[in-house]
Amino acid sequence: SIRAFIFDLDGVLTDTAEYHYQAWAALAKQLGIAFNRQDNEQLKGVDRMGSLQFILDKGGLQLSDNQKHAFANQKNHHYQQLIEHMSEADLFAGVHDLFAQLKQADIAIGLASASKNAAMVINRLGINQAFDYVADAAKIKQGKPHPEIFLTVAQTLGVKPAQCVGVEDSLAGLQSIIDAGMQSVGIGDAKVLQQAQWVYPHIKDLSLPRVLEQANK
Ligand code: B16
Ligand code: MG
Repeated sequence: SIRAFIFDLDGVLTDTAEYHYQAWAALAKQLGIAFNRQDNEQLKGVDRMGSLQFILDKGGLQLSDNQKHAFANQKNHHYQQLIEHMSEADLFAGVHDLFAQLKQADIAIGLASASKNAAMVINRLGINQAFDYVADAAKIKQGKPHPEIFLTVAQTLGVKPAQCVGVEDSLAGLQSIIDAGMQSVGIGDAKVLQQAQWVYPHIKDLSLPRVLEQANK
């Protein structure tokens, strides 16, 4: 039976993607590289240095490691200024209710966010106490689509991957869940997230009874 639900943060529980976009767009402009919302879609679930590399490649710009770290830091400071204004109002509808149902069913709740700012974001959203374990993105060696982050959360919770449901909005993240050997819920467009066992347009549409009923035993 299912013993844990492991959630992605950005795009699943809240919309920080817009703030990541604004901060990356400002940097791209400074570097003279064209970067729009469509480009930003490809950065979902991708870690900070990977995202910067995507933008540099797009502009055909080659920088030293020192320069890359300086620009990544600059983007991060800008991003942190933007998320400072987040509050409980930014939590997606349906999350409190879903967490309450999971607790009622004695199912553990984990967080597998690639963001090094995840602790600050869940604090702002007022849900930091809801998690049984929150992955530390700084300690994860291989980012999504590698399964390391989801496997680390399951292991820390003491639950086998097959007894976990992973919830993701990004393709990279969905791949990590599948390669971790977990059951998968996609949040977003069913045409894009075809590989997920269940897809819901929004977290508030997720039916826990249905997932638990249909999960592979
Ligand atoms: P940071 P998630 C990811 O969060 C974002 O989707 C991605 O756009 C971002 O680049 C990444 O975190 C790293 O974030 O720069 O704050 O460490 O979707 O895995 O919750
Ligand atoms: Mg995400």
